[in-house]
Amino acid sequence: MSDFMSKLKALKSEHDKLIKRPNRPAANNNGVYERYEFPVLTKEHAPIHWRYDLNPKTNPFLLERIGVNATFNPGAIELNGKYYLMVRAEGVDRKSFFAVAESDSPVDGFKFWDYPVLLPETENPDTNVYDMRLVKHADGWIYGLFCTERKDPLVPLSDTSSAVAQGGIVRTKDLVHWERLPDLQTPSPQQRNVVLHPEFVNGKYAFYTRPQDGFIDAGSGGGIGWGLSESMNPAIVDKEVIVDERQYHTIKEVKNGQGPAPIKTSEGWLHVAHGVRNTAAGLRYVLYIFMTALDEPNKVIHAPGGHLIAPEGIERVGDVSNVVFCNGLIAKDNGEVYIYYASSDTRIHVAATTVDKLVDACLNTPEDLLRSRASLEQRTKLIFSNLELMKQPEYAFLND
Ligand code: M1P
Repeated sequence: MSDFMSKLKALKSEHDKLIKRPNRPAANNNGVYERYEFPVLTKEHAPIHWRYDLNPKTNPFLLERIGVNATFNPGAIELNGKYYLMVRAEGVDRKSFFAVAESDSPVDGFKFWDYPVLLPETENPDTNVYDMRLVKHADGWIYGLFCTERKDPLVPLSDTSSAVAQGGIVRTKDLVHWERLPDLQTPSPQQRNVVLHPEFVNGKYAFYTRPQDGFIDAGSGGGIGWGLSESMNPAIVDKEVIVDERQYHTIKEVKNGQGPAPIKTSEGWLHVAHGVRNTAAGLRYVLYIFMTALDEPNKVIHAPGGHLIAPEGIERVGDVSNVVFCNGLIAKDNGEVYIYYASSDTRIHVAATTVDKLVDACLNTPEDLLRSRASLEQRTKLIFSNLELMKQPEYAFLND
């Protein structure tokens, strides 16, 4: 066998090993969810034929030609018993693109399809596309809502960074054939983290938005917004109201954004979102939950304080460190929930839980009372009632 072919064989065997590696729950869990030990997707999971030229005549040294820098922020959907992630893959040229990875299991075995998704463009081509939320809507379509970014035409020539972010929309029935619709129109100059509510509200399409003044700063954009549109083609939100506002000295002090579409539960719509605060080390992104009313999905009825998932261990380090971000989860009919979250804009993890546990956490975690003293009073109440319980014989082992 030629040197070229032996190298290729070795590459393939390492790649197969990675894709087939079984995952398992990590040792430390808090009861609300189980983190899994290994990332479900990394840049190394990208197929060899996306990255290498496999022709020995044009690539005699078998060098990687078009590298993949990261795989993160996936949308997620279960279809016909299979699990699909709509991954944000990023080339080494910084351009993101979408690619479907499929598995028979929710926690491991994800394998990319042969081709990434060649997303149709509008007449104003996207410079970059990312963070697709997949939503099975009551109208029968699967919608993909994503961020489309184009250079800001209004800034001086010397500014080569400023962009305009907007809500891009595609739809499909099979994840293979995609129809591009016009971008969402809203009163806000910039939009990111736009999500479609899965049901009609007052006969209209309903959107979670994230109005913002600048590309990075939310500015006067107050938090997770909400608006209705008569149609998806084109989708036009005339009036945006704030559903979940950012707030001083909380995990969402600087900005926040809706994660995937909310889960419908008997108690209300259960939302997973991200909150961002500033630190001396830069922005810190965590995930949190809240619940809105079944008949008014824009009205918050439970808002537990603090985060659900914060970056830990290896999750804390990557291209944009100290970030966990989620725009995809799968809530199965049997009540299991798989939260796919990316860490530090680099790799994808899964945490497993159930609707019952998330609802319990949403209803019974105390809210953020916004002051140290009030927060400590909540904890003191818990400590007191536990110490009372611990006087009973069946708790004696706790006092050893
Ligand atoms: O880099 C962290 C995240 O930053 C953005 O999120 P937000 O709009 O809330 O600031 C997004 O670009 C996201 O993709 C990224 O993970």
